[in-house]
Amino acid sequence: SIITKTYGVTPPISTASPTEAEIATNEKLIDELKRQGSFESEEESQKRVEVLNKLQALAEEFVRSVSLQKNMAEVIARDAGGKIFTFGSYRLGVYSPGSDIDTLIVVPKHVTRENFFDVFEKLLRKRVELDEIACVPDAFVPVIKIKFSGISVDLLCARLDIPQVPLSLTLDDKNLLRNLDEKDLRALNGTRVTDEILRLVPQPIVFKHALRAIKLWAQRRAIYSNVMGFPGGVAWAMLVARICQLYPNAISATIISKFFNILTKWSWPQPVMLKPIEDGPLQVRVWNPKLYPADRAHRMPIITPAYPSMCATHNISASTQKVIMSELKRGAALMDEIMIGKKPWADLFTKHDFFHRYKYYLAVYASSKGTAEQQLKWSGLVESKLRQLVLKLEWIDSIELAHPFIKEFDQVHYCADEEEAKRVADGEQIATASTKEADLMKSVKAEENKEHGDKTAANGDAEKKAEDGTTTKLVVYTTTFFIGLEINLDPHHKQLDIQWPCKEFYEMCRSWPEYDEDINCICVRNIRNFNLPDYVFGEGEARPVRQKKSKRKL
Ligand code: 3AT
Ligand code: MN
Ligand code: MN
Repeated sequence: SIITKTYGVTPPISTASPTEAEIATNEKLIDELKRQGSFESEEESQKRVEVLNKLQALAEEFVRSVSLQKNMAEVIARDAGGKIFTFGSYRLGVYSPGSDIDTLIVVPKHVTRENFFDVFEKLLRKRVELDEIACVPDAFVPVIKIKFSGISVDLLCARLDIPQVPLSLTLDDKNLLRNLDEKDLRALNGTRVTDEILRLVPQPIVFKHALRAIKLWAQRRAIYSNVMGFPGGVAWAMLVARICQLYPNAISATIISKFFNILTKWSWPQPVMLKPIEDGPLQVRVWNPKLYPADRAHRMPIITPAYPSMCATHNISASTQKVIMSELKRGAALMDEIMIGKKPWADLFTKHDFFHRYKYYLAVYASSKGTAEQQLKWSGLVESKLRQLVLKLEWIDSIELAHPFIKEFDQVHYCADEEEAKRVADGEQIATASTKEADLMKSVKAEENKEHGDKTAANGDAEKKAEDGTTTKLVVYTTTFFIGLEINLDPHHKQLDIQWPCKEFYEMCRSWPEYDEDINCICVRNIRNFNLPDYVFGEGEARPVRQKKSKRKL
């Protein structure tokens, strides 16, 4: 039956049902998504369901045991409940083989976050299914990260101001947010937003397949990363959801085609929203450009539907907006041909050309002469400040575009002496040093095991035997970020001067409370395209070469 209802803030653009041709193109899309490895096997998905069932049982055991500790009677302790919710790609139904499950444990008011990081953690550690565990109680959103039966799970905890959390509880009532602290509010937000998005789309299956395609496209084109100033998973989901609202009977292929068509023409900064912004019972800020100048500065606002509504894309800068818009235009042109069968879907998902696109790049080196765990924190801090460097670069007249790449590159260097270690930290490529791809998380795991008395060999100490086992060498971890520059030098001042943005950026990074100048190092260097390191290129990928020397002065 035809859907005619209005979803969202305007009536549908078209309520047309799919044509034969659209249905055929849609089948080709699903085939291509399968070929690209987007879908997980039925058994693997079944395993996720089992893991979630076990976590639900563990959550109930957790609440019951804390209740008993607090001298509640057995029946009351059992009725206190506890419930698992999911959010992220699993909840949206767009998860792939490697995806984690983002999970929220909701508990009644007598169970605290401290209990979560103590009692619940101990319950987890007792399970034979537990492969790995890392607790991060001090994070902006406190989390326990585990690997359980081979599946990565992020576990958040939120405590509501109610005595019981029954299995029938839903989180849509905004009055549930009363009397909660900031961390509980943040933990609840992910689930409340994804639940609301799913409620606001006319056909969830159509939405899910279209979103799979858009996520794959955005990842391949390197425009998927909230920290780096591009839309993240939730923002892309809301964009696709909005298109679904405008074409309530359309099939995924058509939604994708309309997605590019409409978003290339969108009059930014007009916001994209899935429903009118609501008011609510809390003393918190809700996105409002009329009231707040900071909200007025958002270039491509995409507003979350659950109270308190926020802008999911406040990180977008002038440069990343240009990059996103040019990718949307590319997508629109391709979709015109894909929809009439002139080009295959595979063309939409071609890898980005970031390392071929510019003549000049900046390489930002964050390094630690310490442990892998120290480097993980330091590189995370530097990553979170990188956007500020981009914003400052955009201020320089001769820089037309400062385009951050979404992924960093990790390496471990085993250096012969202090001198070499210093050069490595300063971003010099040392040909003689043995470098290899670093798996920072793995090293951190080893560190944790050491703390817990396991016999796993400790990894990541500053002084460590080199791979060949003969000499003791200095270990330096480096994480490198790249920014592509489009430069338009004014003929009178041929020098590009980026000292000021770099200086400010260094200061910002070094003002980190845990900064230690004997361990952490930050530095920015200019790199010509033909000097880019090999590791940024894929296997068999051609690399930029130096142009033949001409008589012209550069
Ligand atoms: P995957 O399929 O897991 O790769 P995803 O969309 O589920 O895709 P994540 O698991 O990284 O991505 O994130 C799920 C949600 O968790 C998205 C966002 O609402 C929240 N989130 C992720 N990282 C952070 C962070 N550093 N701080 C706050 N919230 C975060
Ligand atoms: Mn996830
Ligand atoms: Mn996650």
